[in-house]
Amino acid sequence: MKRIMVILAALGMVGIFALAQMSKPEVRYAMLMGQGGIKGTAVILTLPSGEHEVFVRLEGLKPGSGNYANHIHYNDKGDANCQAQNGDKLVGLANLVADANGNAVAATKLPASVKYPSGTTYINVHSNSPQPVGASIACGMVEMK
Ligand SMILES: [Cu+2]
Repeated sequence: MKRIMVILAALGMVGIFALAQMSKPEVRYAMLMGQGGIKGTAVILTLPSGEHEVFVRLEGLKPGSGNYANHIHYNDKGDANCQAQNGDKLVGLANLVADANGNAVAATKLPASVKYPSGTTYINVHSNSPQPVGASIACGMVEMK
């Protein structure tokens, strides 16, 4: 009887581990590099539900300098990259807002209806002047963990 209980307990553990395995998020990340000390990181979690959670952190901005648009960029060819700035399609992310120290953090939740783009992707942070969504001031290729 005791032996059966041990076996059942062991099977239960295997089941729990299998579930934990299945419910792991997919993890992507990017190291964002810019000029003049602007740098940061991005982490993109794709949850088992298909929803995405995107966290972007940036430092080196001008303190209190406002909102910065940022996106995941990709293209139809699947060869989007920072250097070429050829990702003409994008997934919008929450604005980064420079605090008094020039740091910014933003979290974005994307619904499961947004499929993560195929091919290479990068995260671009855009300058906010003179136009609200200007040239790239920091960029990082997204890699799969
Ligand atoms: Cu962009």
